[in-house]
Amino acid sequence: MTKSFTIILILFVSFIVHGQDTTPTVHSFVYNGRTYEVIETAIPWAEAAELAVSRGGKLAEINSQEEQEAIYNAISNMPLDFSQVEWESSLWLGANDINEEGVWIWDGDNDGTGTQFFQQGEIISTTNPPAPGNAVDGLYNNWGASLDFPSSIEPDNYGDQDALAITLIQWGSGEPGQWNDIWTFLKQFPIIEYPALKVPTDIENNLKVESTVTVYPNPTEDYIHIENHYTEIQTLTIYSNLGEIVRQVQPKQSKSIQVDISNLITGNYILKITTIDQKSTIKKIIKK
Ligand SMILES: [Ca+2]
Ligand SMILES: [Ca+2]
Ligand SMILES: [Ca+2]
Repeated sequence: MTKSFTIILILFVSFIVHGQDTTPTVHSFVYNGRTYEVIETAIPWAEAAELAVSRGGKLAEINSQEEQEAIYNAISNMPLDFSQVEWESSLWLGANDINEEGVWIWDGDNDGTGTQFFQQGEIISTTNPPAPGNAVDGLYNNWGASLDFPSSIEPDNYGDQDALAITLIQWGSGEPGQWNDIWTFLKQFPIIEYPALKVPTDIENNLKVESTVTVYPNPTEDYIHIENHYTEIQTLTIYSNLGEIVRQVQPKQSKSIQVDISNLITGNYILKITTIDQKSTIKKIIKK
């Protein structure tokens, strides 16, 4: 057996998706050179797949023990608030047996087609768990199988369950991190995977503006000059180290501003420059 060494890099980034009143938190991490996200919005399985596709990805499809462990480690360390989800501490993955009962396919984009990875066992009666199922073509699976009740295993199609979730706590039929088939209409958080590294839109926008903004002198005692070479500045906000707004300026659409900060106490401040096209740049400034 050949052993392949995979470099696993996991890092967390959390940011807010800008919207109207609903601003779900997006938690992202990287495994094996690709970005994954958990979006803290509780929605049914099909909506979760639609959201994933609209963001350029699909609901996560787990194809190996390494990927399983990376995802489980990442999501179990996220500060997720599960109070709004309907099936406790469970998140959507990209598989279902909607087309044909017991035929489990990876279909994270919900286009109705995908590779079958598991054949569910025969269901003898609605009050008994099904017979053990089988992996198809040796493909990876991690269905719930409780140590306390080894005869009770997932997928059990309990009351017609057709969508795949990963559960972070122990339940009647499984251990934390194992998989469960649950009802498609339940509202859970999606886990999205992308085909490559994904720069969050907000950061991407910031990077585009970043190179065009000049702030000087820095450190400064009295005045700070901000110049944006291409786009006019709409709002300039100065935050203290504690995140409090200490100054806000709305120039009449100028590319160049001078702000008097002589009355601010000595220390580090954060400068946020928002241009008229709603892109923001963050700069650290030092008041002498
Ligand atoms: Ca598909
Ligand atoms: Ca089912
Ligand atoms: Ca189940």
